[in-house]
Amino acid sequence: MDAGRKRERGERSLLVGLVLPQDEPGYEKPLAELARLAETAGAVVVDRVVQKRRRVHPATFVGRGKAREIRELVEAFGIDLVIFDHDLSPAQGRNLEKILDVNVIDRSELILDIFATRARTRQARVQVGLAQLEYLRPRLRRMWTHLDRQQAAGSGRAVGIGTRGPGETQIEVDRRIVRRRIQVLKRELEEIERQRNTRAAGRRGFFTVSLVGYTNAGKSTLLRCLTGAETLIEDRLFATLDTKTRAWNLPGRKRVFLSDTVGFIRGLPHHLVASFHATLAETREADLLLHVVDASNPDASAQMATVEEVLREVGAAHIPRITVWNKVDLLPDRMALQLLEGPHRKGLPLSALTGEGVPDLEAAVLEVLDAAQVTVEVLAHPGDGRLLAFLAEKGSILRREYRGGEEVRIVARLPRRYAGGFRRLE
Ligand SMILES: Nc1nc2c(ncn2[C@@H]2O[C@H](COP(=O)(O)OP(=O)(O)OP(=O)(O)O)[C@@H](O)[C@H]2O)c(=O)[nH]1
Ligand SMILES: [Mg+2]
Repeated sequence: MDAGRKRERGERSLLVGLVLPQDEPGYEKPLAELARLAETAGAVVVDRVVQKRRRVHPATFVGRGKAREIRELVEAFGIDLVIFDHDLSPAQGRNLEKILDVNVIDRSELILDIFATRARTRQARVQVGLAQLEYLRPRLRRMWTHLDRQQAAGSGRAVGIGTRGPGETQIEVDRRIVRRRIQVLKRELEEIERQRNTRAAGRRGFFTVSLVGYTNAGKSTLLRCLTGAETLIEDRLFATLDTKTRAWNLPGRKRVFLSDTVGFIRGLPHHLVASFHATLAETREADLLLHVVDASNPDASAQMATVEEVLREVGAAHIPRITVWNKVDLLPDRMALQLLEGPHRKGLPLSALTGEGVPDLEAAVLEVLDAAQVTVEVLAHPGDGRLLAFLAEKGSILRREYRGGEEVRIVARLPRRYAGGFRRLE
């Protein structure tokens, strides 16, 4: 079957892209990213085809003539898999498989495949599994025509996912199985979110910062650089699929929490964004986002626009944000940064690899942290250990004045949300 099947390693693939009028300016190197995705999934890219069209062909996505041309390439080069850079409707996928007579997948399915192969934790697996089934649901018929053909060809690779009951067609059985499986996974995700909420409750009241950015921008490297966390760093797409949170000690003994999470990409499947709700919770609930940009990437500008779009989609667009121009060690000079910066977009040059720029980032975060806190005056009994501990833990104590044996006057900075019961000094 198509969705949900791990790609076999070394599949000989042909990439197909369509350049539509609205894509042209930003589409300098068509298919470069798709090739990287295909290689991440273990496929071998044999050839690429790009067609310029005014609009998508409703039945075959590319024009019919182009489809025939692709078929010739498939035969000539012994292609196993044709990958389209855009999303195909279920009908387009079906029609193309009929014409090309090999596996056809689209960008969403390729990304889902990569996530499925790389998911390590239970949470990531459940989330990817759910997204795959949602993707598969409207395509069940295509999957079966595909299996029928495989069986007819005697490949013996086909594996049915259900047994047919009396009076039921296979497609009805499949729909029922998929529906039930989706329910089971959704229930499991609810349980996972409950557990996460319990863990997150322990951090409530602390200032939390979340790293966001395009995949491979250097988020995990920055987490390691700032907190010393041991974490997976790789020069490949989607190295990180989970959220990791670590304490980050800022100068002046200020402690915040820093989270690293899954990276974004153009055309991230909507099902995937929806089912990664639990993984993206830290991002949604953060007090501050650090948008990590790979400033050395020629597509940095388009990548930033994608990240901003995904942030809107996951409901994190309103959170204050600091842009980090990462990988400046790779830039011959800082001129390139001027092109990335705009009137509403200032960024901090940084290298997560060399540590250059980290003090400026710390200062910028401290400034936001400070603005999110208020100064309060507290009159307490010197023996009230719980109150003193609360103030020290949630904020920072600036001054203590002992006024005779029975009273101590404390001036402290506290997050706004805890300051309600105390007298404000500003
Ligand atoms: N030269 C240079 N390379 C960097 C820098 N930061 C990260 N890298 C490299 O960029 C690649 C990706 O880094 P990661 O930290 O895994 O990127 P990520 O944003 O976490 O990527 P995903 O988890 O895949 O979304 C690795 O090869 C890093 O060594 C930097 O400041 N300079
Ligand atoms: Mg990472």
